[in-house]
Amino acid sequence: MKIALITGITGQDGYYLSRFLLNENYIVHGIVRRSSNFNTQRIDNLISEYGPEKKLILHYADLTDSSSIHALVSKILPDEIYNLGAQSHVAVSFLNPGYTADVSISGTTALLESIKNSPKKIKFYQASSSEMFGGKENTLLDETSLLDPKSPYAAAKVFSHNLTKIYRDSYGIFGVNGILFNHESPLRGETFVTRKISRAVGRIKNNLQSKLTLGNIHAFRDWGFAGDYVKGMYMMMQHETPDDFVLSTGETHSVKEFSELAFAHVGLDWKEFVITDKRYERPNEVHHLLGNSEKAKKILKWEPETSFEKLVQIMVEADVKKAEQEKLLISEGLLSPTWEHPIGL
Ligand code: NAP
Ligand code: G4F
Repeated sequence: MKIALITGITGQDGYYLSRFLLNENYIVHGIVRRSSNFNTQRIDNLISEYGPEKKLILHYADLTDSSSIHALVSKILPDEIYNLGAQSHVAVSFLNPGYTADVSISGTTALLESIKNSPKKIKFYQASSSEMFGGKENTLLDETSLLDPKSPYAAAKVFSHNLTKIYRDSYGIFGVNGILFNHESPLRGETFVTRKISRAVGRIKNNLQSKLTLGNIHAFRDWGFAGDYVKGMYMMMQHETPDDFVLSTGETHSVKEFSELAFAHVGLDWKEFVITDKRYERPNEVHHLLGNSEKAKKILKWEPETSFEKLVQIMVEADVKKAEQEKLLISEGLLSPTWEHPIGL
């Protein structure tokens, strides 16, 4: 059985990737950072199913603490490491630039150093991002496009991306960069725009919220489904040579279009509910992202399987169900009503 170590296992992609690898008969180890509340909600169902057989094993560690990373890698000696851990919110990275950089930069460095010093040949996946391109209108971005980061988050990702290449070229480490365009799901964090919209649609439909406040609704993103993208991560790691690959859908849509479609799915007109406020705008915006994943299609035979319309439908339907449950709990006095997130984003 192959052994994988996943950083960021408690995040959106962490769930989908763990589920995929466990289905492929891997033993999956995951890093969980200490939090004052339980932070494993996304993977709790996997823990119940695979935990007792020791196929899914969790460890406390933190990407900002290199000693914890070195100790874990040398103890587990995995075949593959997937580095998904990050402070992954672009707007937050302008508010917490030092921490954002620390998680990405120290974390990737500690992992690559552990691999370099390990007696075992360990493959490494780095979660690179389309944010690194900075965005360009009417341009299909691929592995050869210029990196022009526009946020502390993207700058930190560029460092990790380059370091992965440097360790590959200098030490012959099997290190791959997956340059992934935005990918979403019902498990997306609630402060990313797609989930903020689908959640609001569910809550507005259930009279738990009256308005949705957004920032720049004219931004365009190449949005795919997270479940499709983790398969691409795995395929990159199974390819005979390490390389960098873009994963994207090749379609771009605006935040406004996403909102229109999401509200229409439950028979509502988005214009009656969406308002905009400058407080949700960023000091520097990536206006337009559109990817070209021909290389992944040709070499890995990877292609996205979920359309934009289907993605919106999956997310809205999941959040309508969630809001119905929330409403029930509120009516029974078991949950306090909340409106939009108190600190926004
Ligand atoms: P996510 O849901 O925000 O998950 C991030 C994960 O990193 C969480 O498990 C989080 O733990 C963990 N983490 C944060 N700080 C940490 C620290 N100091 N030490 C250890 N773990 C830490 O992100 P995602 O959407 O799954 O994305 C996965 C990766 O792909 C990220 O690196 C992201 O930057 C990158 N990426 C994402 C997209 C996308 O569209 N989703 C596109 C391109 C690249 P908690 O659960 O405790 O917060
Ligand atoms: O959903 P977002 O916050 O995602 P963003 O900034 O594109 O970053 C995500 O994708 C990257 C890949 O390209 C990842 F690397 C990164 O980790 C993350 O997963 O914002 C999308 C767009 C932006 O242009 C933003 O300005 O939506 C716009 N937007 C408009 N109103 C909003 C809002 N974004 C958020 N979060 N909240 C709003 O109210």
